[in-house]
Amino acid sequence: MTNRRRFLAASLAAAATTALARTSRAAAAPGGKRRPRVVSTWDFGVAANQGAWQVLSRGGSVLDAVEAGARVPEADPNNHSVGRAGYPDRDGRLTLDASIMDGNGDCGAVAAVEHIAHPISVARRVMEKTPHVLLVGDGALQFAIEQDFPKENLLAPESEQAWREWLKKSEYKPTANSENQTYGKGKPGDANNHDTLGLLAVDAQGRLAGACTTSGMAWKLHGRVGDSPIIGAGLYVDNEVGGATSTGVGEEVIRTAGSFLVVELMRQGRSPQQACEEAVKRIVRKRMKSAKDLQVGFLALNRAGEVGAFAIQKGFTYAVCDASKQDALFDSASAL
Ligand code: SD4
Repeated sequence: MTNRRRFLAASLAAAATTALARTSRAAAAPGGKRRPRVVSTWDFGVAANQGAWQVLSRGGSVLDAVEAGARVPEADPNNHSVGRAGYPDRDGRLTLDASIMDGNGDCGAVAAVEHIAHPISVARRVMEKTPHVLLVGDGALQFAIEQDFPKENLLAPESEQAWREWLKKSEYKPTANSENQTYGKGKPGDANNHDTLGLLAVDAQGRLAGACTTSGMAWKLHGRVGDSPIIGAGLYVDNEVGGATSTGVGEEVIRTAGSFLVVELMRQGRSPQQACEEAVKRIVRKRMKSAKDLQVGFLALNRAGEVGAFAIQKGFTYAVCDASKQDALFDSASAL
């Protein structure tokens, strides 16, 4: 299995041969306010940010930018946690979740949709072409086909092989998801292989949008939906304040309305960093006994362009892109 660091190298090499050499990893959060700015979860957020930045830096809207950014990992055949090469559920079916939101409150989402390579774009159509916010399963697929999205078999041979490997023991433990466990030492069949692309963008005028896309937990029950397509859980954006997105064990994020909580904490005066820390600590307090086995990470961006990130476990990384640097990658601070 391609691990996260190798994936980063591969995707950046495809995007620009010299990009890897420039990529930096810093322990501290990026200083200061800067607009426009794009931020994303995980190492693969670097390439996603660059996709969004191409749109934003040429005068495109924040909504177009976040959609373009989210499509980058969705299309990546080496990414087993987002889009077409994602790991399937326990029945071997690849089901995808995605949401998109802009800062004036418009939003759309799809959950447990099969056979559609770019769920983020279907989520945007739900937002723009229907009176609804969320379509699921067969209904989401039917809508996507009506909207001329191609129906494809998305299960990559490598993902199918990993699933067959997992089937030998069929153990499902939706627990820790630190980078070390998931990617550094991971191997095909590991139960912990899951990560979501959450991306937030702010333009020069302080307008925001966000996108979130994932194949969810590998080997999940068929029909399981995580936080990513749930507005207020995996994603929330408000032009008055800022935006937030999450990664990790989605059930914990849904239980605490995590991204909404982060935005509301910012509204009450907390910085993006303080807001992410409080949201994570609330989960840790509620899950005293099991927190050591759980991973949840929040990433926030306020309308001034300030960034915050915090996770339960070490290993959560996030990418920041603005006019001064398009490939910065940071290690988030953590509670444990
Ligand atoms: C989910 N939050 O489906 C997603 C998965 C994820 O790191 O982000 N894992 O629960």
